[in-house]
Amino acid sequence: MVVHPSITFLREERLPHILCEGCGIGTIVNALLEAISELEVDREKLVFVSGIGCSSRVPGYLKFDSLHTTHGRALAFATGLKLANPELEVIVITGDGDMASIGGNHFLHAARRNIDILTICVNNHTYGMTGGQASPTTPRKWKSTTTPYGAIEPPMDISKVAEAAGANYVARWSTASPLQIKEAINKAFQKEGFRLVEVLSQCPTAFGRRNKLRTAIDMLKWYKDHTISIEKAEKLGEKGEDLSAFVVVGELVDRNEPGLCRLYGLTEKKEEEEKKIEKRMKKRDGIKIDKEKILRLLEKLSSPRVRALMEEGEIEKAENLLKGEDEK
Ligand SMILES: Cc1ncc(C[n+]2csc(CCOP(=O)(O)OP(=O)(O)O)c2C)c(N)n1
Ligand code: SF4
Ligand SMILES: [Mg+2]
Repeated sequence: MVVHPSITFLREERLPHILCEGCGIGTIVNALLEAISELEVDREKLVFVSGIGCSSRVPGYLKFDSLHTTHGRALAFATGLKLANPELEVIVITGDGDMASIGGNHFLHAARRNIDILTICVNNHTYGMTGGQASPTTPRKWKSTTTPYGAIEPPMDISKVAEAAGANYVARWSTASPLQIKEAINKAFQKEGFRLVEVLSQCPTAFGRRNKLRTAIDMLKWYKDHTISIEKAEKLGEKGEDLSAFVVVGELVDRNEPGLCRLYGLTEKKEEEEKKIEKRMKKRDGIKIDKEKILRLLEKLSSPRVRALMEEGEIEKAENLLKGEDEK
């Protein structure tokens, strides 16, 4: 059986997990771990941070250092972590409720500051863990436990908010596009500043079944039929077509503004250190090796007399022989 290397990132002792059958979070974890195994990340330098929710349970199943914090505060904890130790790569895993509702303020300012954090937001349009209340991303007319006749309020477009606030990178995909999720995480990981990967993710248990989308397959089909690539949306938009029934997906923002750590001079410190190490390595590589001398030494080492002396523990005598001195 061929086992994907990403499987080694799972804490098997924590299994079975709490997620429902068909939950989109599994697809996202899979894409995330594949991205990490491709990136060959230094395990010692990567920390996951999450808040509270089904999505926020993910770091607990991963063999990495992690902080499982309070509801809505994942980005606040992550900000402290990154500024205290800029060497760390910080990945936040959060939900639409965790990040856009109770944590909305932290989200806004993390994106405005362009702080060097990669955030993966599992947007399942609901508070999954607490049984399916409406969240800031519940679409109009969709039912939840708190909107039994359909949501009235307009939903928040998480990605657009991140873009407007100043995030360096924003991508949105649904769980119907796992490869694209992986690629977005891979690219986002290598950039600085605030990076958001929003994933539309099915919650058949608390959300889908209230909206005639009982199974994961029903919800994935819905995503396929109701998402449109940014390239296509731009073309159709120019023709004045009504795209209000679609969610735009793809790479929505890709900027290279300086991240918060660079603004505070923290990145330079790291880069200086790296340059020093590089210089040291070059110096080491620059040492001239006298091949002839080494060959002569090897030849002497293989002499039966030297070997015998070494075996007898007469190291000094063996050394003298190697130096070319006669045996006394
Ligand atoms: C301060 C606080 N308020 C409310 C809760 C209850 N609570 C736990 S999870 C949650 C919503 C989670 O929604 P989301 O972040 O979208 O995660 P999901 O379960 O959908 O993945 C709420 C309201 C809490 N734990 N702490
Ligand atoms: S309640 Fe929804 S989000 Fe939570 S594990 Fe079940 S399907 Fe997933
Ligand atoms: Mg949610």
